[in-house]
Amino acid sequence: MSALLKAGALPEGQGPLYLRLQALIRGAVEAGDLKPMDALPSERDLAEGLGVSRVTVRKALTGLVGEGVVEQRQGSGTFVAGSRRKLQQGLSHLTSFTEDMATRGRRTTSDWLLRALERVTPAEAMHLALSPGDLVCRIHRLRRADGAPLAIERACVPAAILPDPGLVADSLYAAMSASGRHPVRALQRISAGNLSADEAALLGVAPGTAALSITRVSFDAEGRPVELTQSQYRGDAYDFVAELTLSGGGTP
Ligand code: 16G
Repeated sequence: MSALLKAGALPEGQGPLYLRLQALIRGAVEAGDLKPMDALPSERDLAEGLGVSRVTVRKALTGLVGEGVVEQRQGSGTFVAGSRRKLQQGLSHLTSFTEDMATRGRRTTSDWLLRALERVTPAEAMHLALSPGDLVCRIHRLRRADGAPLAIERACVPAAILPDPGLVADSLYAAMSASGRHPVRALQRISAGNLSADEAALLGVAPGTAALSITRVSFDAEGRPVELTQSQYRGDAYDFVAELTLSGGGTP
C-alpha cells in the first residue's frame, strides 16, 4: 500500500495526470502488489503522497471503479475489487475470525457496534441453557480483513464465562481462552439471507444484497454452551468449503 505512495511521483509520461494515476494503481493490482479487498490509501493521502490534486485522484478512482478494478464503499473507502476471489473457510475446523484471517496473512480489525452486560432473552437462554434473569455479555462487531468489511457478528456469552465485555480486546476466543473456556466444539447453521439497509451500509454493499447468515452455538470441554453468535457474512466475499467423506468407510 505505502509502496503505491512510495513509488512516489507518478511516472513521467504523456497524457492527463488522472489517466497516469489510473494506470499506476491498475498496474499495482495486476502485479499483485495490491491484493483483492486491500484498502487503498484515502483520497487525501494519495493526493498528498503523489503530489496531485484531490480532483485528479477522484477522477482516477472513478475510472477504476468503472473498469471494475476497485470498489468504493460508502463511509469505508476504496478497496481493490474482491468479488472474483473469495475468501474460503473450511467447515470442519473450529477457528475464530482472527485465526482464519491470520492464516491468510490478513489483519483483523473490528468496529464495535455494541459491548454490553445485559439480561438474557428467552431465545438466548434456550440456546445457552441459562435461566431467566441470568446475565450475558453482548459483543457486536463489524469484522474487517485488511480494512475491508467482511462480516457483522453478534455474539452472546454467559457472564459466568465472560464477566465483563471489556475483557475482549481483539479476539473473543482469546478472551474466552484466558478464562479457560475456549470452545472445543460447535454447531453451526448456515442459511441464505438478504441484508437490511443498516447491515448493507455497514458492509458497504447495496441494501438487499445476498448474505450468508450463520448461527453458531459452541461448547466447552465439559459440553456446556459457551457462545451463541449470529453473523452476516458478505456473500460476495466469502465461500464456506466442506470436505465430505463416504459414511461408514465402505465403497459405494
Ligand atoms: C468466528 C465465529 C464466531 C466467533 C468468532 C470469534 C463463524 C461463522 N463464526 O467468526 O462464532 O465468535 O469467530 O472470533 O465462523 P474472534 O476470536 O476473532 O473474536
